[in-house]
Amino acid sequence: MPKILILNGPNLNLLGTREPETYGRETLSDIEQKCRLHGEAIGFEIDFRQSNSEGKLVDWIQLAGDVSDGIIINPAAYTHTSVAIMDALKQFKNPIIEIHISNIFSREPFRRHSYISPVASGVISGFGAYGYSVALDAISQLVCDKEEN
Ligand code: CA2
Repeated sequence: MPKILILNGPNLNLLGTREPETYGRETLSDIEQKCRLHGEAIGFEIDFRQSNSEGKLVDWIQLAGDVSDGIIINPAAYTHTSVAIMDALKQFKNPIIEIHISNIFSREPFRRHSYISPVASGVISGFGAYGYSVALDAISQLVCDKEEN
């Protein structure tokens, strides 16, 4: 069964507890459960992780090189700052989807720039927690296309 690594960056462990007008009311654990169910339905094994540490996210991306068929990443604030995460993702040879719960293009100007988008296959932003299911559907297409070619 193909394996998808879903990575979540800093402060996303607080989802559902603050700023519901921006990030909704679902917790990260609600999202994880939905991803597992959706992954099962479309035949993908899900490895779902969160860290507040940039280095840990880089380590996980490096390790995914050998075992994961795709990465879905919400880099959170590191989206706008992290050359280290961009460089690590650049080495990953399978599909990458960048996801944001909020629409980063309708918020403060500094959120409009992403270090991650240039190395991602695609970006999903502004669909709330539902975006994770959209990202899973999208990456399953990309992984299947890659297997066929
Ligand atoms: O919209 C997204 O998913 C973001 O990646 C979330 C990041 C933000 O820095 C990006 O610009 C867009 C922030 C995650 C912080 O999450 C919180 C959740 C609840 C309460 C406070 C922060």
